[in-house]
Amino acid sequence: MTKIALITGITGQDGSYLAEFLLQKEYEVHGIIRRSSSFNTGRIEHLYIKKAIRNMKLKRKIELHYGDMTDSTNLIRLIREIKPDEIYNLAAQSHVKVSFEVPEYTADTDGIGVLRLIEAVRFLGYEKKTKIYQASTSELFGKVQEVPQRETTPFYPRSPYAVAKLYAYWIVKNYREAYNMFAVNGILFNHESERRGETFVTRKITLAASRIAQGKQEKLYLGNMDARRDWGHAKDYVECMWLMLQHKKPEDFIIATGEMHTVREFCTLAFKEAGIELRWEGVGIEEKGIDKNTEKLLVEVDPKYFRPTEVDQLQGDPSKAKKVLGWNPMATSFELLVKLMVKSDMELVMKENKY
Ligand code: NDP
Ligand code: GDR
Repeated sequence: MTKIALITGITGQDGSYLAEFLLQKEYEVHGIIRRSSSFNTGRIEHLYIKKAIRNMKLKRKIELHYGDMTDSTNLIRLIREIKPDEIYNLAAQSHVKVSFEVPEYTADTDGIGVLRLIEAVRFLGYEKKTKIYQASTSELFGKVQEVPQRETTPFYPRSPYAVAKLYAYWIVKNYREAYNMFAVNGILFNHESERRGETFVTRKITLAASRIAQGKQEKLYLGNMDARRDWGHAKDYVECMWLMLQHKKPEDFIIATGEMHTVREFCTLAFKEAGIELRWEGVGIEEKGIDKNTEKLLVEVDPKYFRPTEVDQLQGDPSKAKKVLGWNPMATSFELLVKLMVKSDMELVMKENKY
């Protein structure tokens, strides 16, 4: 029997990889998209092109529906029509810094939105039919109490985003216990890719390094260079979302590589991949990244990118996912991740040069 999946946030980084993954597994895939005044389906566009569909040997297409996490009647109607076996809730205002600017909207979408979704499933009487995956986050750990962070590490959120996601985490756990639903939290650490949004630090760096290397940008301005993150590749992580819903019992899992690097390290490596050797001078807001060959100043700190409360270091322990789900946390190494992102951005910027 063909399985039916509903993906919220299908136009985002993870949504696009997950849609591909599920189509390859011959799922019928439905996605919720938001009405936008400009084009917002670029990441899933290839799933409509006949040649790409043939190359990927896809038998099915995705079906898109307008909707929003802030609209409960829309969610109820869509779930009633689609009758999904699996819901992957990836929709969110996902930018931590932006959540300080739009805290109420972030709480509504990322927190109460999850309640709307899970309650819609319960209200329709699909508790036994529909499994739910919730996109939880390492940001829940915030002000770190233990390194590395495990499923048992206490939470200490440090942004309106993380606080909203904390509510979502607990409402999922509560519905699982109260109504015996198959609803799980994937506590995913940072995962990046060639499709990562351009305002997240990794993509901002790989795009800037590519533009600087091709003479299209003068300088890169960054915030906290000392922040440390556990960065994996999004393509590897969406597989784990699926594995969690195939597991015999509903459980929460940490998904991470287990390695941690600073923003500075990411930057050094990305510029190196783009053909530029950086040397660092100064500390804090005085820190500068200088081209070793030309002595040109290429990277500077701008305090406007600092956050009112920062998460200094995140490093996950993926042993449970490895042992129980058989997932490979190091399928893409840190070095390969940076290489893939820079390669893709170098090509993208090359095309920009034409216009
Ligand atoms: P993106 O920001 O790339 O994508 C977010 C998606 O949510 C987009 O499709 C966006 O639509 C959609 N969306 C935003 N607000 C709403 C709303 N009100 N109603 C419906 N849809 C909405 O995020 P990622 O793909 O990187 O992340 C996926 C999920 O995983 C998010 O929930 C994120 O918080 C979480 N997460 C991500 C991690 C990461 O490192 N990437 C780590 C841990 C958790 P549109 O395209 O129209 O803007
Ligand atoms: P994060 O990702 O906040 O971890 O949230 P982001 O890439 O935005 O920041 C990572 C770290 O880099 C520092 N930083 C900068 N960040 C941005 N965006 N821009 C800069 O110029 C810059 N300079 C330094 C930040 O201060 C931070 O410490 C991501 C999102 O995908 C969330 O949705 C997800 O839940 C978490 O990862 C896990």
